[in-house]
Amino acid sequence: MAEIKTLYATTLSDTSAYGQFVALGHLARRYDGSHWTKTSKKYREQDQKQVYYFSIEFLPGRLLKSNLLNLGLLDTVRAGLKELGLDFETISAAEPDPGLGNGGLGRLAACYMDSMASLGIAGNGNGIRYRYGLFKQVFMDGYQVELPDDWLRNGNVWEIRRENKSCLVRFGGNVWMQPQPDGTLKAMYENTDDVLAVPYDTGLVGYHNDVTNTLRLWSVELPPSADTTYYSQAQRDRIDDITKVLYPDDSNSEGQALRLRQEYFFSSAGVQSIIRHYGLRHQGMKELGKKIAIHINDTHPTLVIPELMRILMDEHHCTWDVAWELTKSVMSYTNHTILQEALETWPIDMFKGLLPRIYQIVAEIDRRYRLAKTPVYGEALVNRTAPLGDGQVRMAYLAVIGSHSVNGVAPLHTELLKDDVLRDLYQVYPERFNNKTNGIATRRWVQLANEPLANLLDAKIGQSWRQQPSQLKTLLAYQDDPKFLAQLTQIKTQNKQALAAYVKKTLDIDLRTDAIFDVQIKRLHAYKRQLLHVLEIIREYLAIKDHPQAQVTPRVHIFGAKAAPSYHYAKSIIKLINALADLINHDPEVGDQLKVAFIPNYGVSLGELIIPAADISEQISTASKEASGTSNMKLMANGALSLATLDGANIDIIQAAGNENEYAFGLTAKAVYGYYERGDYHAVDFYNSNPELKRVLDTLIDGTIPGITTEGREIYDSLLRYNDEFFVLADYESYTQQQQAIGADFNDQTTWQQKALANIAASGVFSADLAVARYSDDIWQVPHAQVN
Ligand code: CR6
Repeated sequence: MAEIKTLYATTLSDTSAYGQFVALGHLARRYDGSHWTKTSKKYREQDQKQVYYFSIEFLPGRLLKSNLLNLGLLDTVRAGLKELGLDFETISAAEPDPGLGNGGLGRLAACYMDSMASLGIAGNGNGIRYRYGLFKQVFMDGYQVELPDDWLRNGNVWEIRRENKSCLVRFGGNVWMQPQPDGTLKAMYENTDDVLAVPYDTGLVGYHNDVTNTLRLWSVELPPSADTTYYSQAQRDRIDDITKVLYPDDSNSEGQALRLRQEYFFSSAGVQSIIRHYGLRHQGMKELGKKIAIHINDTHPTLVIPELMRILMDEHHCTWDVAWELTKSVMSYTNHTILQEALETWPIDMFKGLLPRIYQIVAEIDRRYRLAKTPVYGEALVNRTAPLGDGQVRMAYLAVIGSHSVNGVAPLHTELLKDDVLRDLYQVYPERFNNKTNGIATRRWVQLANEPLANLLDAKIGQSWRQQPSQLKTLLAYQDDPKFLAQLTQIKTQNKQALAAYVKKTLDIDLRTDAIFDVQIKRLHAYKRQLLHVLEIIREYLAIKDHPQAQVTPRVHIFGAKAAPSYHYAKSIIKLINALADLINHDPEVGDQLKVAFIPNYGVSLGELIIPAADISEQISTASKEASGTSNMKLMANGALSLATLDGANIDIIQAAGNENEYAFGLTAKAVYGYYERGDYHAVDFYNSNPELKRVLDTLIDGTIPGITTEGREIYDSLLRYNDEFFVLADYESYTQQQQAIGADFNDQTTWQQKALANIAASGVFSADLAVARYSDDIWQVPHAQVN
């Protein structure tokens, strides 16, 4: 700490919290810089197999605290700052939280990068350095308004621009194959639009192991030819646009040319840099499959497949067959959704115009696939599964055909891929399909986000859970220890106080910390059914109005959710929640029995504040729709009980912690598919047969909730006129029954905390370290530190 004092003391005390953060960031980098160089050197010298995790989104969260923790410096820095009269938390909160992702997919990528570094895997992230991250959400009159997220305004302490590693990415133009004197063909191009891809590298620090891996994010610039050629402003803007902003939707593929350009941009730049790096140490491409694994995180980076084919054939003169075998051995793909509207396809005309050489290669993959598979599987199946069909390039099919492994992210999801979404391809390549249930960075989500809990765990079971998550199981020894259980309540209360203070400051709502904190934090989407939660709040409200004197367990309903800017229905739900919150929070008759807080701008940092304060984890998607979920795991690890449908990883959470420690309800995936098959779902029957439900739904259109005339009608109609696509009404009764059970059970804090303990103890199963170890063993074939 003497070092900070001598280096920064004077400036530290006069600068803003942001300036202090930058100073500390530099300090951390100085410690970690030598690890970073040593790590790269070690990987080179040992010629270790490298994993490249390609993802169009990364949500790393703030890095100062986690880097200091991983470097083993957190306590020292905190104490040193305290001596200087400075508060570490304030400084840490000044760090911008990079919003380079929409939701679970991007955060999963970041958790996996953390685990790869911590397990000593030579793991590299590859993505896009968006100039603007996911929009900042504010509410105006209860409506979502999107503001730009100018996260790089003040620079970024963690990144290093590596101009010398830049490469050109080619779009458009004409291409033809010209025979060469030696009999080979050479790709010739004319009139292409070239852009320069410049990498910015961020060190990802492993936990207490001196390893620092690299997250490489690409930014677009004008090509060198711009020094001598005229580029109009419109041309410059068109280039700049490629890495300007993240597409703010994770459930819908819009099929926009700009998105396709983004996808090829980072796929091509990434593969070029991999091959260049590989080429420095190897003669020829033979060893590629032994030295490199490329992971395709959802379909967005699928063009790494034809791009690697292009480089192997056009630049390294491999034959098709050799290139194809190498490509398949390198590539693996994770699917993250069964929603049809999220499965990417590109109109062939657009694709061909933008990526003519890549199109030729995809067309050849398609031709060979058809040729080889038609005799075996018949024309119909092959037409359904080929990379090209219905005038589209079908990215998920291309990803399966060009990889050696395809995985879902929870057992149910993987089964649905095999039985439904990718059923035909499963016939062709059964051996490629496997499951890898998602995992979370326990160190970030418990150790950093919930220090009081982490300290209690340390005191009781020692510190080994931080690296060996299965150790959390040993906590079960305290199940009947009343003192320990009381400590859990106390910690929860402390975390609720921190959240309540934030809610008071930002929303001016007073929350009772002895209330049930009932939390739903995730993107706003009809399938996630925030609406079902809203119906429960209306029910609770009406019950209080009916019997103002009755004893109720006080409740706080907490939401965090961004809606895609173009998703009209989701935005109407936001307005509904805010209008309902306004009504309830200001009704004197309700008082502090019931509160609703929709906390704006949910993201990683807010998650770190909200999750440790939760009693109830709302995981209420229509069964079969949520591939896995990951907030369910984070909330579990922080001692929240799941109120959950049998969907995604909820099923595994319930199994791990025990049904008696969660609140499961609702239709199963099988029942949902049953309705689809029979076509006999009639939402209106539920309305007609359940007077309470009818009364609740009528409040949407009868003026009970002021200010939602159009939204109320729209939502009411979605349920009754358009037959409730996501089975909200079918699940209403079982859901509200569980909510009533929760209200009763919460009053017995000893039993409640026993259940919380069971959740914490079982949460080790969902550690990202374990998930990454499974990817390493089964898919990437790379060594890693032992973890269990
Ligand atoms: N939206 C799934 O919907 C899953 C994450 C990470 C999602 C979610 O259930 O936990 O991926 N899918 O696997 C996509 O982004 C396509 C998500 O975050």
